[in-house]
Amino acid sequence: MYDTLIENIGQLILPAEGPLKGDAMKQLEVKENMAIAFHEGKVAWIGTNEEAQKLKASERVDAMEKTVTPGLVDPHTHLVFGGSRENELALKQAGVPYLEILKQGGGILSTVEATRAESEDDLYEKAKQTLEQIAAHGVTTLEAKSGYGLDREAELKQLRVVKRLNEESLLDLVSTFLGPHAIPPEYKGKEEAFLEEMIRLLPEISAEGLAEFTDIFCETGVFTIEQSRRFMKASQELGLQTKIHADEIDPLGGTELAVSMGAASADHLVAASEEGIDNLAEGDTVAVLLPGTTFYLGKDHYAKARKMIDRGAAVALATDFNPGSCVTYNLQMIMSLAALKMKMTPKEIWNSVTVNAAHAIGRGDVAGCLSVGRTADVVLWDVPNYKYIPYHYAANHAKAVWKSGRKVWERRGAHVFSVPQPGQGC
Ligand code: IZC
Ligand code: ZN
Repeated sequence: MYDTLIENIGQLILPAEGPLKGDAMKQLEVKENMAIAFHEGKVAWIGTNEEAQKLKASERVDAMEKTVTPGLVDPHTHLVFGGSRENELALKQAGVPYLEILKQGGGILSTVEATRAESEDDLYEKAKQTLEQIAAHGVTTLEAKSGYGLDREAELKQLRVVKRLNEESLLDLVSTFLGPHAIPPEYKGKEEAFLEEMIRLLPEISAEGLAEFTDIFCETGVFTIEQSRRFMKASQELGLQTKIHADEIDPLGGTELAVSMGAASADHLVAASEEGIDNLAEGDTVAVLLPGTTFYLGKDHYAKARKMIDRGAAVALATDFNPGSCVTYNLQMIMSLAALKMKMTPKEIWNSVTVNAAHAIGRGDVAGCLSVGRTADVVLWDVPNYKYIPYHYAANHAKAVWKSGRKVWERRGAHVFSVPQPGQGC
């Protein structure tokens, strides 16, 4: 007797075990007329719809010939923050560059001010609501960064919020310490001292299990390659794995640094050099691309996903959800941008938001794939096939989402053509 049986599946999408590099990203198993069963939070059976008819389950779900995939994995978010930055829209329209807004004390620094001012409980409540929206869009595992505290108290406050969200929600959150995200006003002109301050926090963060990864914003006017190397080395010495915001705006060489340090991921990579792309193909670092950010910053040049895959790199996609440079948690929208702006194929895109995304955050063995014995993180999409989601952009196509076999979200009907009856929600 299974707990849940999803039957009558039009297409069941089964990414291979990864990380998938280069040509391996071009393959994706798509099975038709299938069914899948869960038991005690795990995938317990996968077979044809015909075979499924003799199985017994407490709950049967008719997929109505639609598409079922693993739960999506979002490997780069700035989930926890205070305030919002809609006032910067006018500056953007006036053509003020992102780094110039930051230099003038806005951008990240305005979110830092708001985050420092909010209580831990308020930050938790706000992030909790966002998390529910994220799950509603088909994501069952995600990474969440600090980086809007920039002092001991406020950074730890953010990390504690991520820890609590992970413990109290059904989703899996992977925590990243991004202390070196910007230079706070009180350290202006004293960048080295600030970086040392952030390095001094590492033993406490590691000992208390407040983060698994660290990250640094390696960019003109923020942190240099040399500083990034030092921070990554200090992190690794304490058993923390590393990530880096690399070559987003200027080609500083963060991609090469990431591979040489064995970073789990190098993120953004819009301005990555040819050598950096070759290094990715040779190394173990996953390239996490964030086309939503390029779109939101109004730029024309996207990361060279085609070249990266064709040369042999492992590519993942993420939202970069944050209050400044990418204000969306809809990973399906990012899938469309990957197709339209980076010429990724639908198969490559699905591998990038499942198996490879999981590997970018150290969850390759528990998330991103579906096979018997694996965690039952599953999405039923209201679409006829896997190509449909990148094609029909900016909508939420999720119909039902299961995390560890438990339904965490389900689309209810609208009442546009009929008035709801008492007790009938929408
Ligand atoms: O708040 O602007 N790029 N960090 C580096 C960000 C964007 C987040 C933000
Ligand atoms: Zn980011």
